[in-house]
Amino acid sequence: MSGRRGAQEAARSGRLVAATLDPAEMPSDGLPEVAFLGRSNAGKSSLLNALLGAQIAPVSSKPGKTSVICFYAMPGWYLVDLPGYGYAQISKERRSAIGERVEAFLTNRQPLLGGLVVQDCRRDPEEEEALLRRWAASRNLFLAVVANKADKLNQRERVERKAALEAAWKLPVILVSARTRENLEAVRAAIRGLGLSI
Ligand SMILES: Nc1nc2c(ncn2[C@@H]2O[C@H](COP(=O)(O)OP(=O)(O)OP(=O)(O)O)[C@@H](O)[C@H]2O)c(=O)[nH]1
Ligand SMILES: [Mg+2]
Repeated sequence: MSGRRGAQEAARSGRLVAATLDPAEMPSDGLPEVAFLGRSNAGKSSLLNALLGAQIAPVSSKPGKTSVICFYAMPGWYLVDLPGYGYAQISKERRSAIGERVEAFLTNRQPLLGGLVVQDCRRDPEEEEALLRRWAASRNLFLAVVANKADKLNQRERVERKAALEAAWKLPVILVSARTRENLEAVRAAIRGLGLSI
């Protein structure tokens, strides 16, 4: 284990090690995983790039950019970028095929420690977010809420939206901007709280 961990640590942070919907192609070394979850276009891939300080994950203004489960190597763990939900413009068949695989991943994936729900700070949590909460609770997984695109709000709105989102989630909400990189240290701290390095 320590040898494998050492090799992981030596690997460049953010290296894409798998991009797939097929469980057989996912990493099998058992290293812990933290997933980025959330509605399409919330900025999951942008946040991942901002945290890594590099343009590694593809980003698009068109929702539905990430269509496979992407595993990025971190020191001794994997950061997992998931396809977003709530995207209506791809075919219904394709959408449900992706959705089923993501759901199976969330239900069955053993190395998963938990997730960061990324949402647009201007939206309120909806049914999908409630489902994510129930999923995390049922598997006893960690869940943190990251409200992205804070750059779209003025100072007063920031205070209001953070309070409103915390009231809705009944969880602490980390207000960030992947664009301006504000408050990313709080996201890193949440990840470090799981005993992972970033
Ligand atoms: N203003 C602003 N725009 C952002 C921010 N983060 C992401 N965006 C924009 O939001 C759009 C979607 O970003 P992505 O990172 O591709 O979103 P995603 O959640 O990965 O989307 P899917 O892959 O479809 O699930 C892009 O146009 C980004 O430039 C932010 O902090 N502020
Ligand atoms: Mg994405």
